[in-house]
Amino acid sequence: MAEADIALIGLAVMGQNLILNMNDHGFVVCAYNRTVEKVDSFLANEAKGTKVIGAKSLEDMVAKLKKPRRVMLLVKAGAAVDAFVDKLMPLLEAGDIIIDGGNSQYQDTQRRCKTTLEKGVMFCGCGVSGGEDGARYGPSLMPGGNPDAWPHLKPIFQGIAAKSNDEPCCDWVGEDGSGHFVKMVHNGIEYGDMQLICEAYQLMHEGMGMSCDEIGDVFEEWNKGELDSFLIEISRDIMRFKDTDGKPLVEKIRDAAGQKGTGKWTAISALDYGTPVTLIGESVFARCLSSLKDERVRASSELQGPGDVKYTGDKKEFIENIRQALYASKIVSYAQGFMLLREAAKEFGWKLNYGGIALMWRGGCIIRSVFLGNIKAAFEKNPELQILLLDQFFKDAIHRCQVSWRKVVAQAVMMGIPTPCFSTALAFYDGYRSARVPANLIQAQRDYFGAHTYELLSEPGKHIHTNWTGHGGNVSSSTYSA
Ligand code: 2AM
Repeated sequence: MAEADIALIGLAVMGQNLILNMNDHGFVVCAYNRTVEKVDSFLANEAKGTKVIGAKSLEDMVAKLKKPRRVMLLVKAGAAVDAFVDKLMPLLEAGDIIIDGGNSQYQDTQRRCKTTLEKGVMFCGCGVSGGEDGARYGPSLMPGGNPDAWPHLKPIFQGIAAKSNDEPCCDWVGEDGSGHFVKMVHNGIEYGDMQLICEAYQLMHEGMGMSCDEIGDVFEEWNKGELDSFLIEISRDIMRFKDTDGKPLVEKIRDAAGQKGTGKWTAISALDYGTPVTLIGESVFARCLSSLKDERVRASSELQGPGDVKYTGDKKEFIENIRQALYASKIVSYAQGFMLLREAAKEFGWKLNYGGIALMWRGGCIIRSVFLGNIKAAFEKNPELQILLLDQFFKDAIHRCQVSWRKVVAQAVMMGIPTPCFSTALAFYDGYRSARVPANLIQAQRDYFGAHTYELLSEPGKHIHTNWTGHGGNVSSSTYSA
């Protein structure tokens, strides 16, 4: 009997929790998994006493679904998704919907949107964030793909999503692979936010000699104001967490960060589309540098720094400076992230709902924060906003913070404490607000050694080659660009 509202394939923790969340909101879910025994075990344990039903095969699962059939995949990204799509396609009919809720690369989603549409099946790539708890009690959901599928998904997805002031942290992102693209940028921004907090931690710990408990107290204060966010909150708890010997556990953790790749993909996309998403890039490289632990340990006894320079001024004042540096850097990071979204939208012809994206990130996900409410307001005021920095709210904020920000970066440099993300954010800010940058010299150099030509400020559009040395030819290079 066709009784299920939606099928969910993939019974790892995320999949199980999403099913239980859907069940809580009154939807009948049919569960399926490659290793079919997991279906029975799930029904007998975690899903005991719920309305969740199981399927013994994909055929069985499809037969149990109301039409149009909705099948959500929460399996490992890559080959597993293709394997299931291939098996599902002969069983589905035009108008049915496949949703991929895994961490797929957006290019794969673009491909799957096209191939499934040949048979009239609608494909959606949906970013899911918030970890296990989010999936269970309210994730941030970022669905994109075939827009005709959205009315059939909206009640379920907005029903189970996190809420921010009663508004669901889920809305239609846009066409094609845009849901997974937005999820990728979310993860990149998450890398940046984490690195910014790490830089603040190192400045207080090493630069000011503060204990983890003291830093925990600072994070607690910060979390009451404009930096109020999940990541500051958990960092406060981490600072205060003691190992069995009473010492802070965080101090004992090996300082080599792992990564699964979504931050790297964001940085790669930034390079692909020529968008200066420098802060996320630096945060990925900071993890790469951290993982060179053995090399760093060797170098630490060989390479000299500025000596034992510590901050000796007013402690309270410098902590406030760091807070402002973090806030200003964060504004730059989100401005860059939204620049990348805009560039991708241009590239692929997506019509993205930027305010909606900020709302999707406002709650439920790892980067959730009060700050995203301000971003939503900025795009609601002006959906065509060129860059977040030019919104009045953020412009005022950065103007207010910039003196502190400069002091922190300068002090960090003097102390020999690396602050790649604070620093790159400031460099971006100073570059972006420059009507003139030194790229005129780059153009001259390129023309000098490669006859690549340049334009004059007074005659844009006209390409000129100069014979810089008095020898060599006057022929310009128009046949290649490198
Ligand atoms: P399994 O329980 O049969 O291993 C997370 O790993 C989820 O992805 C699990 O539900 C897992 O199924 C599924 N999965 C991983 N690799 C897969 C593959 N190659 N084909 C199908 N499902 C896969």
